[in-house]
Amino acid sequence: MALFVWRSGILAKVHKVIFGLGETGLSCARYFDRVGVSYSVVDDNPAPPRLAALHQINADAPVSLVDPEIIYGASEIVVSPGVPLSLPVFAEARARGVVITGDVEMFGELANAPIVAITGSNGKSTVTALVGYLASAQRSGVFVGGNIGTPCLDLLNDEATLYVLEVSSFQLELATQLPTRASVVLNLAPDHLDRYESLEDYYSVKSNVYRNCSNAILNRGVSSEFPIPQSSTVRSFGVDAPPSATDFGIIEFNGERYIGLGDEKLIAIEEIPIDGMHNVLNCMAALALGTAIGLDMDAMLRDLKKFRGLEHRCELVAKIGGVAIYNDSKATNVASTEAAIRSFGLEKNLVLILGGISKGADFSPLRLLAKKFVKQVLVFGSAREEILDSLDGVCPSVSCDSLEEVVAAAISHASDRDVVLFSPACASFDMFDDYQARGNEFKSLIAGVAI
Ligand code: UMA
Ligand code: ADP
Repeated sequence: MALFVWRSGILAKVHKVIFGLGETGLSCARYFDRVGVSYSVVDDNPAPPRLAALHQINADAPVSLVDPEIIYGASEIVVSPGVPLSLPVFAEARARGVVITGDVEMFGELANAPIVAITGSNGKSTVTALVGYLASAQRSGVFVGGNIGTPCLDLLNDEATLYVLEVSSFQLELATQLPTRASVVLNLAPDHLDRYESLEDYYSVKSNVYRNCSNAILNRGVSSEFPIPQSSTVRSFGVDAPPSATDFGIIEFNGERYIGLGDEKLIAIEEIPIDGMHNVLNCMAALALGTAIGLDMDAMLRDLKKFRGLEHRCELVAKIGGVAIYNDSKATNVASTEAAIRSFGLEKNLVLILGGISKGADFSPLRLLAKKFVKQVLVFGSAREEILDSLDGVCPSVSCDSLEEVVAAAISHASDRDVVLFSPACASFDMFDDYQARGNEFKSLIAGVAI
């Protein structure tokens, strides 16, 4: 049965165009197939890697290169997050009355259970996984996905009681009305400057996560103004003392530091199983989100102690002699590497590995930290000269042609009680499919040395 919509005063057939045949595009195809909506797929790549997977869902699904005829003939285009909305074809399509949307906005209209949405420049996946972990221990029907991996349309389930979504700025460009039970912008730091005209543009897109929320969780260290609905409650978290009974922060008592809620000591920082002050903030954000959705605090604190963190995020890979080796391949921007250096740096004990594609980043914030904590820096990948220029010789450096060379050099420069930190501050796409492939390669090279 064909469906129809009014378009420019004319009754037109509903026909969706899926723009981008990656994981998101596939999830859209699965959804449209399930509900019986006609669609075609366009992709700039003449042989998109997910083509075979699409044809398993629907052998007759039309797939083509991006063709304006197809785009302008659609009733709606669902744009994958990696596709920049600045492409002229979208402005023209809008002018012709074609609706442009994304999978997260669609999900917001379809979801049958409360949504928790987590964004920020860093810590999204950690907090998403942690909230999922804490909630799943107390409830059944908790579904976790979004930018962290499973596209959100694939999560839709009649048994759901809660959806925990990681949302990226790319997704939030089109998800401006996502109805959430609780939302957080964990932090804001420069990233994706190859996609946005300015930092302000990037930060303002992130703030969309609050537009339609019932409970806003705010980081007191972030100074931006956010569009929080008047009806929403607000709870904050930060590294200072909690300013009120509903805020989270750090409390000192008898020389020990705790995460506190108001005056109440919740958990000693020493008991938190994931390292670094950035992870203390991540835990506070997760506890604040959990509180906002009615999770039991004692149970959350009990379970938090068991959370092991995610692969490729400040992950201890090996101890070789007295040298600890960490894989932080997910550090794809400068701020995430700064957080990792602060977590592991004592004095000049870091052998730091940086490199990859810069995404238009400014590496100079690393200079002071490198001066203080880094014994030896090793650079690789397309941004290596840029990084060395920014560090301006504050610590000894070696430029390497391959990750293999990097690992050999790292091992030879590290001595007892040093830390080898693979925290690249760059995206991986110059040499790897993604940060996982990069982290796995690093780990297997380390395993080779450790034998
Ligand atoms: N494509 C075009 N034209 C373009 C750009 C892409 O046709 O201009 C096509 C590509 O040829 C490819 C397809 O689009 O066939 C890929 O679409 P996509 O880049 O949107 O990737 P997906 O596979 O759909 O994955 C996306 C997210 N990717 C991006 O935002 C770049 C995944 O986040 C996310 O896990 C997935 O949806 C499920 O929600 C990845 C990511 O790197 C991990 N995110 C960025 C980050 O975390 O920093 C935002
Ligand atoms: P995202 O999903 O936002 O990329 P992840 O949880 O995957 O965040 O962590 C990516 C990297 O960012 C980690 O390896 C760590 O170096 C750093 N990081 C994690 N949480 C924070 C935080 N709250 N502030 C700054 N850096 C962080």
